[in-house]
Formats: sequence, structure tokens, C-alpha cells
Amino acid sequence: MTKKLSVSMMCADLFTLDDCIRRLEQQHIEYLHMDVMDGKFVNNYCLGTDFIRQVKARTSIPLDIHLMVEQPERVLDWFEFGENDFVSVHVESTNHLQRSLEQIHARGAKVMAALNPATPICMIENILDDIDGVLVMTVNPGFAGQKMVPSTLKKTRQLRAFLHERGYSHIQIEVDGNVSFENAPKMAAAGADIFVCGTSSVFHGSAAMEENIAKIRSLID
Ligand code: S6P
Ligand code: MG
Repeated sequence: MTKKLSVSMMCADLFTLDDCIRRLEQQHIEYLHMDVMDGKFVNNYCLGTDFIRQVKARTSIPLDIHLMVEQPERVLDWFEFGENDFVSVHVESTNHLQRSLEQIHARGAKVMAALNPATPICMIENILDDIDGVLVMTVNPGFAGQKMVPSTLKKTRQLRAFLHERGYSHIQIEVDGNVSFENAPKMAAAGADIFVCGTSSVFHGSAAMEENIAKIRSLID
């Protein structure tokens, strides 16, 4: 599977967002990662419904919406998404996970189950037919700029094997959190397909965005 980048909009400079999105289009970025936080599931707030709607109207880059909210099934209708977009729901966030996944599929989008670092892989055993991807949190969600939880590398490797053994190799694995120039190659070797790029790579202050994109691509391909 070709490795893909999902650039984290929560890490972008909101005052120059239009220019940023044009430059990401020129770089053929595969997804825009939209972190949604409700102050309950995680201790932070960010990226709301209007913001996502406006970004969607301005670009054809597919969205990768990461819902870090309690009971996502209550709010799915508030968000604009459709074919080619990904929507991730945390398995820890709802008693009605399968229903949420179904609600997203019914609107034509692709769906991922997201796992916090401490959540075991077995939690997705019975929903393999309902998902297109698994979002492996490689930090505890809530904030950008954190350090990778080391055990998540082994977890990514175990997840790739788990999917393969059950005949679900087509399910994509996304890694999110501290996907740095140092960690990304290890994540790629462990079996990750989609890489969320924030302050550790694409928005790393040491070089221009274009240079950082070329560097991260060369490290994971
Ligand atoms: C964190 C969120 C992430 C961040 C990303 C930032 O809760 O889900 O998507 O935006 O981790 O990247 P970095 O490189 O600053 O960790
Ligand atoms: Mg995220």
C-alpha cells in the first residue's frame, strides 16, 4: 500500500490557512487531518463544525476527521463529510460503536476505529467488517507536540499481524502523534499506511513546509 500523509490542521497557522492549503495541494497531500475535541473525551477544545465546513468548501483534498468527543453518534450529523473522506470514532467514546460506524458509512465516507495507547487491539475483533481503517494513537490524545508512547510501535506491528491473520490486510493503519522524522520510519516498518503530520514533521520549524514534506515522504517510502 502506498504511504499517505494526513496533515494536521490543528497545527497550521490559522492566519495564513488559505495559503497553507494551496501549498499542501501543490504537494499532493492525501488528507487534511481535522482534530475535533469536546473538552470531555479529552481535556481540550478544537476545530469545530463551521471550520471543517469552510475548509471542505475550499479544497478537494479529502478530509480525515478525528472525533475525540463523547458519544459521537449524537453529533455526527453536525459535520460535513462524504465520499473519499475518512471519519474516526474512538472505541472508548461510545457504548454504540457499531451504530456510529454504520451512520458514517451510510453517508458514503470511510470509517476508522481509533484506539488510545492503552486500549487493546482485541476491542476491534468484532467490527472488522465495519471499518476501513484503524487509527492508532501514538500519544494520549488532546494535544499536539507530545512524545510518542514507545509501546505503540509494538502495538502497530501487532495490529498489522492481527489484521493479516484474519484476512483483513486491506484495512489501513493510521498513526497519530509525534510522527517525527525519527519515529516515522519505525512506524512505517511496523505497518502504518497513513501518517498524521503535525509539529513533529510538516510544521517543524527547522525548514519550509515543502522541504519537510519531501523529507518525511523519503523516510517512509
Ligand atoms: C492529538 C491529535 C493529533 C495532533 C498531532 C499533532 O490529540 O489527535 O492529531 O494534531 O498529533 O502532531 P505532533 O507532531 O505535534 O504530535
Ligand atoms: Mg488526531
